[in-house]
Amino acid sequence: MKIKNYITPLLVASSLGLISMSGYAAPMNAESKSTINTVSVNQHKGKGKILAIDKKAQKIKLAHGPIKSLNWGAMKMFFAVENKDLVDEVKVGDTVNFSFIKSNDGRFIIVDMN
Ligand SMILES: [Cu+2]
Repeated sequence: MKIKNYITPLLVASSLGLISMSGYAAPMNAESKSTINTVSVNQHKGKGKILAIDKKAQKIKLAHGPIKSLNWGAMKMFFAVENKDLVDEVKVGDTVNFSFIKSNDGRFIIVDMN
């Protein structure tokens, strides 16, 4: 089985050659690679009225309308707020449009609000 030792390095060398050749031949590769690497986070949008603000915990309670992207009806619930400044910009009774994400550990976090 000594022949195998010669074949393997040859295959590796030729496949490496193929990879670098296709890299040069297709300049658009860089573009498609960056598309693949882009991390897409699902952002949801809603509208709601602020019922309570917990500045310390950086949370707000909203009475929000239906959120289609999550199949949610209207409800009252707490959201975490990503940025402390966002919490400071609102007060109880305000009606806000907000964008939020679902974190990996299942929390709903507002990333934008106005
Ligand atoms: Cu809800």
